[in-house]
Amino acid sequence: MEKSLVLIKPDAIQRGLAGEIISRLEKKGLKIVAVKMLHMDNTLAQRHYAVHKGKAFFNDLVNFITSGPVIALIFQGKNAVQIIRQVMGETDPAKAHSGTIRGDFGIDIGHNLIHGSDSLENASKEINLFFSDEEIFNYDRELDAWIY
Ligand code: IDP
Ligand code: MG
Repeated sequence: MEKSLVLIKPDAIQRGLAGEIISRLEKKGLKIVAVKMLHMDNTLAQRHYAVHKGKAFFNDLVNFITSGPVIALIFQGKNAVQIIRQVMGETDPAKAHSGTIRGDFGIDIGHNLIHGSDSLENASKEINLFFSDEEIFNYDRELDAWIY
């Protein structure tokens, strides 16, 4: 069973889309196992986006993600990493398909509403940046016995 980190970015909070985004992931069948609201500081933002350091958009990205509160969640489920990426849509909302979060609600690559881990390895690293073990819940749902 995979776990993946999701961030509801500051633009989604500003636009009142947090519930919609969480709802789409929940309805897909993924299980929320951790959630918190926080205002990321520069250090956390730099760590979270370390792979993009040196790119032209890095400073804008760090400034944006620290511009207001985010909601961080861990979703668990079969193929959670890949499925969340599908529900999110492509990085650039102009290219993301309708029916995806970014395709339906976004217009700008710098303000694309949601972060989701892009691999199991990065999911594990990102989860450790945002959550301690005690903040992650282990509970059963009846349907988990099926395929989840
Ligand atoms: P992802 O969020 O789909 O995984 P990444 O390539 O990991 O996309 O980039 C991280 C974030 O950096 C994106 O979500 C987006 O907000 C921002 N970003 C990526 N590429 C660009 C760009 O070319 N211009 C401005 N912002 C960008
Ligand atoms: Mg990424």
